[in-house]
Amino acid sequence: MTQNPVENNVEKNVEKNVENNVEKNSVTLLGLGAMGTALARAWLAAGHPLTVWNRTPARAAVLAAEGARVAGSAAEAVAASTLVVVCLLDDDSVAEALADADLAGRDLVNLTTGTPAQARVRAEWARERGARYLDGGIMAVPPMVGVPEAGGYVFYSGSRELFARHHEALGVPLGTTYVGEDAGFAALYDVALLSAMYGMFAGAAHAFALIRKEDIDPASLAPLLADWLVAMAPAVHETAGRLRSGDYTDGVASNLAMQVAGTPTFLSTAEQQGVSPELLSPYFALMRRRLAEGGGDEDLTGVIDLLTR
Ligand code: FVH
Repeated sequence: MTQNPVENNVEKNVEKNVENNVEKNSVTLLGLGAMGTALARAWLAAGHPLTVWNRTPARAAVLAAEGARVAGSAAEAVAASTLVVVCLLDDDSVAEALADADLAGRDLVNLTTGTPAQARVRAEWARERGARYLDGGIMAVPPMVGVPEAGGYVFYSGSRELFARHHEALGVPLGTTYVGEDAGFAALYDVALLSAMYGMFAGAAHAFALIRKEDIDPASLAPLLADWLVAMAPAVHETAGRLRSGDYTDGVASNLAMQVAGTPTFLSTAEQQGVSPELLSPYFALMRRRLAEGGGDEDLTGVIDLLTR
């Protein structure tokens, strides 16, 4: 394995790579899992001097061959650049990896998935150690990194100044969307979008289960399903409008009373096809509750009120 430990030298922090007369700031990256490795390759490809560290050193070897400097410890890596990006498994691994690092004067960008509360605590933890802090929620999978047309991006929240200062470097691997000074907001937006994604996957799982026993090729259902989900997706804008106005009946095309009346058809079809209703039933139960409370003229927005009580 090629190792190139960096010196604990402040001079290194301002090292820049001059390529096509454009100076590129150096970046330190802790964590070379699937996502970290993809991020590293994007920065290297863009000409950013990159120092990497990974708990298991073998994972860094291939990046050393591609031009990254490999630090012998997390503390050494942190000392190498002002911009320190962390992409580890979870919040505990961030605490463990950075335990012995001197964060004073560092701009810490944490792309590790966590809860809003963890992000807020981590921001305060960084501040107490003299670092500025930006939290990130990655809306992409590794193959989307460094591929702008794939549409991947990162939610950022926390220090606006840090975000502005490093906007160029942060925008190299994925798009950037800043969502506010509250360090917890990036995680909140991240988890909100991913939660909706799981709801979509749950619906798709039920749909595939319904056709499973029939002579229907799942590949023939897939494009119909994808098109239908895309056609329905803009309904979230109507939901947002109704939440803002507080009027859940305004412009409703398919009211709750009609939709609840249709639920036995879905449940009977599931039974006839030998499919468990366990993914659909909780949502139908909420719809019935809202109807019982007098929401028959609304759309489905009232379900949100039931969830947030
Ligand atoms: N991969 C994905 O599809 C998703 C996309 C959305 C964002 N997530 C989050 O990104 C974080 C990193 O994910 P990853 O895909 O890189 O994860 P792994 O490949 O499992 O790599 C994990 C790295 O974390 C290191 N690590 C784990 N525990 C510790 C520890 N206690 N101290 C120091 N480092 C630790 C691990 O090191 P090693 O096992 O190689 O020694 C890897 O570098 C994550 O939050 C996702 O939720 C990815």
